[in-house]
Amino acid sequence: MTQRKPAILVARAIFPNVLDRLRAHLNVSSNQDDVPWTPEALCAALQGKAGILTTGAERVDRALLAACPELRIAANMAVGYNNFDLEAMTERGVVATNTPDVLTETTADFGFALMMATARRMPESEHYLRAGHWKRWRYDMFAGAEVHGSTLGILGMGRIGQGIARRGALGFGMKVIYHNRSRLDAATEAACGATYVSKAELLQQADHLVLVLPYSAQNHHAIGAPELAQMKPTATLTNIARGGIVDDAALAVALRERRIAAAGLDVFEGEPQINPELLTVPNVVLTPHIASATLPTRQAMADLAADNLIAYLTMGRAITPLNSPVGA
Ligand code: 8YV
Repeated sequence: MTQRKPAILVARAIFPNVLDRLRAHLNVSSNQDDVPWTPEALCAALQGKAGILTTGAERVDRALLAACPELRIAANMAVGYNNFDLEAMTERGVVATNTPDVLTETTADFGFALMMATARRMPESEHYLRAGHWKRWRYDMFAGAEVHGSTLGILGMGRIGQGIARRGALGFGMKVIYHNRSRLDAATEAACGATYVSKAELLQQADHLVLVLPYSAQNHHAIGAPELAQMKPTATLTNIARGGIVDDAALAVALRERRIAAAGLDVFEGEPQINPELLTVPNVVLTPHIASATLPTRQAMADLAADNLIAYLTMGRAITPLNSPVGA
């Protein structure tokens, strides 16, 4: 007798080759048209499913868990998992997984690139050129901030933060300082050429501050008006972490009043909505949450999310679990 395949939902459009691989092991319902589902529609589509492949946009919270009692695993195609209520999932025996490691270097590349584009005013100058304003060279035209040899500050020193630190220290001769919940061991600090400082020292000393910390209620507005006021007026701020870590309204004011020189933002409070003030200040570089977006990396993320579903639902063991619920 053939066993029935466990049913899963893939909440967003995904690489067709990943769907094919999932279908070999599981009974797959997908959303290849990428229909934007309300939480109610997501809940309706998830009825009777044992697993779900989510992106950072779908919330797995108490209400969804209560309404979907057959759910056993949610596999996020993201390293961040603030869309999961991990405590509620653990209580309900639902395994949570994410996609660590496979996106580290790609995301660090982007963080460094966004910091450089911000410091050297690349998009701002490109818009000027495209608009036909460039008539002649001028000694101070789009003069930006120095990157090599300056001080790189990193808030949140996990794998991606360490990747950015290595790029700064080894590639650009930067002095690297960082602040993190816990200090790294001496060997890891040495490998990425980084020195631990207090948050206040980080804010005061960084020429380029890059945010790479996970979002949590405690980190909400970790960078707001009081923190921005401690930064150098010549400094740049880059956020590739999560919207909500920066108070975007306070940042827009600081940029307009030139209390800091510039910002590079890949993530936003309430994205894809953007604080309208940020759209009108010239000294900010805005990108639509693409730090992990190369095709090989997105494929690796999708593969790992799919492998977690297959491994857990067919063999009872997830590859990169975030929790270990009793009885799961
Ligand atoms: C994802 C991210 O692309 O991995 C993360 O935490 O922010 C991005 O790499 C995004 O969350 C969609 O899943």
